[in-house]
Amino acid sequence: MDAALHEEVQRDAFRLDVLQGLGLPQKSLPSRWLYDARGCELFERITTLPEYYPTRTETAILRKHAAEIARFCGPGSNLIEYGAGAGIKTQIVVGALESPRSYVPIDIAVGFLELTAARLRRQFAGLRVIPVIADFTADFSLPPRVLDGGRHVAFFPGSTLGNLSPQEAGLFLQRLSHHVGPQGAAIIGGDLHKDVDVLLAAYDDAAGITAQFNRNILARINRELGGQFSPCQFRHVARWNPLEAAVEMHLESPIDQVVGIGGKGFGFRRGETIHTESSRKYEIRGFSQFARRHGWRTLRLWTDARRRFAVFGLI
Ligand code: AVJ
Repeated sequence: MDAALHEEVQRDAFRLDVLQGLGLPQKSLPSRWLYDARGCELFERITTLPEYYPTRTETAILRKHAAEIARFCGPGSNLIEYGAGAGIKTQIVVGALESPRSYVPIDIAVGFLELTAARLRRQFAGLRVIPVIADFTADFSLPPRVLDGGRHVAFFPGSTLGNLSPQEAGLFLQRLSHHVGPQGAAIIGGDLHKDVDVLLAAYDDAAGITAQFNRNILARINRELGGQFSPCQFRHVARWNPLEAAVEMHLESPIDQVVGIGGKGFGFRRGETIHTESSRKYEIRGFSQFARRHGWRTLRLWTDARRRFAVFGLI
């Protein structure tokens, strides 16, 4: 699919999700729509905030255990990354691998994907970089040339698995297992249970960047779907949901209001929210059991001294 067509298909999917999600009793939008160019930029800023410990903690874990992680992957392996990140984690892992065969970043944001591919080619001269445009939350196959020769290792850092519903996460793990084949492996980051105050602060920072990130989805509806939201008429809320073991982000309407989107009106009562993202937090055993039910065995575990975050080596 070419890039222009891809954008168009994405916009139609976005419109469908918005019209459907805002019609639900608990208004809700799939979190993947938070990540347009502006959203990615804001998320990058979140990762540097003092309250947002996950990125910093996971990066330190990868750095500290890079040699072991490389041994876990084995020589001549192919690293398949689901979601092309800003690069530092990738750089640590690829840089530690023994004669890697290829790096395959998969992302839905075409521009971001090309930038990532170009940077990796620059950083690792001679590395085969094969970008794949795909929505990794949906079913898709890898192009055959990705799969010729060597061991395949799926890399899914950031606890992004925790943004998927349990059902989606289960299907995702099964898909990974198909992608990498019977000799394959996976390296997956998972954010762990901890003090609720620490968790909530990470999703409601003092500088208000997470609030901007959350409200950007309303600005995106305005930009791409002709919506009439006043983003400042919605309050950013981070909540701990103990039943789901997840931090949820919501956008709360402080007033009764009606917002038009492409000729349709959506009513908000005062205090009503749009649920925009869930970030599930894991227990090490719970994660391993979940992975096991979806085709994986935990072979290795790397974590920080405070056990804030875990990186799982699965086969
Ligand atoms: C995309 C999973 C890395 O859930 O922690 C950060 C996204 N949302 N602050 C997370 C996010 C609000 C983040 N990950």
